[in-house]
Amino acid sequence: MSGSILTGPVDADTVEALAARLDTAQTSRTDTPSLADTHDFGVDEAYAIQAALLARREARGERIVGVKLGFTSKAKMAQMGVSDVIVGRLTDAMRVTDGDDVDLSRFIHPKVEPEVAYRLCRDVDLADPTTDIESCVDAVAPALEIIDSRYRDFRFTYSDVVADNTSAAAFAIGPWRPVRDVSNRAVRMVGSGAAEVVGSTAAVLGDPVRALHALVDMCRRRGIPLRAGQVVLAGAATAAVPLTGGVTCCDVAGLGTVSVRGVRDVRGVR
Ligand code: OOG
Ligand code: MG
Repeated sequence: MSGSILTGPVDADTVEALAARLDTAQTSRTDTPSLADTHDFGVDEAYAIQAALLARREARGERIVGVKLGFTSKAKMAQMGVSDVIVGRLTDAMRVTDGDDVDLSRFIHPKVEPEVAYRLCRDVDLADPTTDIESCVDAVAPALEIIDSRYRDFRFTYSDVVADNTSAAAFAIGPWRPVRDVSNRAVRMVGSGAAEVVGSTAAVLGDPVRALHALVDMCRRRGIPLRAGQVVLAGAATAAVPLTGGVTCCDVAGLGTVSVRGVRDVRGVR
């Protein structure tokens, strides 16, 4: 990418070029400066870049298996200096089985955060203004999200992070349970390093179920389909911490636990 400052609208070629830049940053594990340093683009263009980025991943054979919300908690908004929710896409390549190893060399500078996940049991009719998203959900589970901004030092604008598929990198989901009220549950994440993070699901918009309602709104506006079988990450309950080697475990009171084990390389140096 050239570093020229564009002041006009970001055209279709530029959308593709910026998506390619973020894609290469991810596949080569090399960070990139904020797109906003050199390009003047808004949230609509940012979602177009995100869509182009996902199209590249799908062209390589990845499948969309869910969606994620970001910045649904004050802790995350404050940590990253932004003030509105964002939505990104999850693919099968990002899925880590509960308890499995995750190769840290896949990432640039991964962080981990405790979340709650919901499972969609039917397609959500976004054209119907009376759609009841809660009736489209049949299960809930504790989750860990691994985020890995493609931007240098995790420094980005709101539009940048939307374009970068909301820093999505990997996720693990614990045992599904029939959907229930998960408001105000204690959340505890114990990291492989010194980190222990405690919080409450109430940090997620007061109750993670509100994230589902926010999601419907966002998906309607952004033309992002919600399909049966997909998972929804409701957003972090606490600020994120660096993901290191060893086991990181998240416990959501009354829901259960989920863990991943960071390993240094695929040959299993632990
Ligand atoms: C963006 C992702 C935010 C959440 O749960 O709030 C997010 C970032 O912090 O890099 O996933
Ligand atoms: Mg998250």
